[in-house]
Amino acid sequence: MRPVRLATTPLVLAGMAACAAALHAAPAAGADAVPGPVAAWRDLRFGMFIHWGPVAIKGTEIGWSRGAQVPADVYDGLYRQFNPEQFDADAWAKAAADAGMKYLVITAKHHDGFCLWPSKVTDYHIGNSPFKRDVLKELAAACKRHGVRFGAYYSICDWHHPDYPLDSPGGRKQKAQSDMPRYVAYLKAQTRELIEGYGPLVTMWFDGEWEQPWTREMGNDLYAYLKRLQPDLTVNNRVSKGRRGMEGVTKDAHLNAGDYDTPEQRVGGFNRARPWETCMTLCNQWAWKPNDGMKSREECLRTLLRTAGGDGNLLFNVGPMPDGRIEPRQVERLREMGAWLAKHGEGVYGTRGGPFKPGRWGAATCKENKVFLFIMKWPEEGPLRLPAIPAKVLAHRTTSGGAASVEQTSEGIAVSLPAADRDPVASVVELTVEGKAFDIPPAAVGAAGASLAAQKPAKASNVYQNSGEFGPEKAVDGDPETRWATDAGTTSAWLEVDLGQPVAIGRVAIDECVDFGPRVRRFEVQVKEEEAWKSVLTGAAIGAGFEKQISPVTARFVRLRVLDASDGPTIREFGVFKP
Ligand code: FHN
Repeated sequence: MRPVRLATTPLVLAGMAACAAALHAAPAAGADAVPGPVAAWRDLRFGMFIHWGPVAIKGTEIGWSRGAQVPADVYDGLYRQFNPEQFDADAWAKAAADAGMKYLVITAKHHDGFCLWPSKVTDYHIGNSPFKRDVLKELAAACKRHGVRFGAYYSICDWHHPDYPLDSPGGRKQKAQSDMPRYVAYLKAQTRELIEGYGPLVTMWFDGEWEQPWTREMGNDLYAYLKRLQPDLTVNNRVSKGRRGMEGVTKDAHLNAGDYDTPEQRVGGFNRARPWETCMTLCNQWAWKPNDGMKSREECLRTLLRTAGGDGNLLFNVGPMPDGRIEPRQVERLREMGAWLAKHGEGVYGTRGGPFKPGRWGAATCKENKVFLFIMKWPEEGPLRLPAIPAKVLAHRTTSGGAASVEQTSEGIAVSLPAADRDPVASVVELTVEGKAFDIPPAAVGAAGASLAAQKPAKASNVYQNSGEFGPEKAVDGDPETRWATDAGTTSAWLEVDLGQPVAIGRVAIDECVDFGPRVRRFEVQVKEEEAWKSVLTGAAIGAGFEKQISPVTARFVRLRVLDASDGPTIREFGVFKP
């Protein structure tokens, strides 16, 4: 454990004392507002999602390919030939455990209505396939043996069931006859079977709630019904009608039941006020697909770290093959994740997100008096600069190899690590701080960090479709998930910020959104002096996480001027900092 070198000049100590006073004036933020079972679910952090059913025979998407790529009658007959003889529940549970996954959620019934357990209220189930065996019972038992909590996914929409009003393809057809009240009774009977037959479940993961036949009243009633059956059950927000699309956050949480939000195929935004879980595929399709693309080891692990850094869980999906095996290459990828987590999982499990918000730079988690930094992108030159915090850093250690140096001043925390010692996934530096790390006010980092431009008035030469969602203020809001964007085809544009008064500037940080590929080819940063713009920095590409020292200059107005771009430039954060 290396002591942190503190710059202890009187000015610095006074600055930190002022910060500390501010913190102590703030109400204690540590109190947890979530019920015990939800907090326990949140501590698990990393789970396996499984999408599986007779559709694996076709290699098309579960539910959605019914009545689309696969005629509905053919799709509905697949179970008659479904015989996954190589299904080995222990192999699945072990794959999850070896990946560092602490819970598992399987599609007990997806939108196609097929049940992976011998339900008493339908004959459309695994017991009537050549396989006959109760997949859920075997898997629940195997999970117990491997120390993995067991949960069930259940689709509210059921395009196969005659009483559910909508039909394939994709719920776009209305059945000639239906009986929603009778279907709701069926759904409650089945979810009861799942809890009483395979529980206690760590969670009921609902889906398919978005269609018109399902109402908020039905959802809230189902939530209460299930909690009576298993009081320590957690239930996601898709049980009711509060989910806002794939963003997954709950609108009107006081009106819509659900214990956690469910962003899908994206890492949710930093949010410690409400539990959330990103669900994401390891490959591209939820169900198995031959030769599907698969995420790299780095992408898989960084997704988990950014999710945990945002205070979320990651439910990571595999789609087993028709023979019952999880593809060996997917098992190997998961094993690689587990190997990395075996060394660095202390900063993932049982931690909370922050205090430094996730971004291109990486992510941070905290537990007791520890802050875990997962550093993924280092500045081109100089140390990684984290914003000032009111807590004293007492010590640090690098758990991913090498020896980091950490210097705390009133300006912030500078972290350095020799390039040769950096971990390609994330370099892990554990800080020991004075007091509870969770009580440190969350702060953005890098261009989204303590920039002099943060939250200042901004204007731009062009805004994508004049949409407020992509206005210039999004580049100075401190949130790396928002961005200023310009119209397609724009090859030059400027973003101007009014810093409010003349201030000394010594560093520039720009985070270009490169989700669509880097676009900026030439740019300059200018400051206004006596009504004339003067360049203080010129460059070619920007990319994600650009940072550069400049000769100190004092100015009130500063602007990023894109001189050439391959398409509409879009900037996540534009920051200027003291010398
Ligand atoms: O339509 C489903 C989809 O098939 C998959 O199950 C995902 C997983 O969260 N949920 C729905 C799409 O939002």
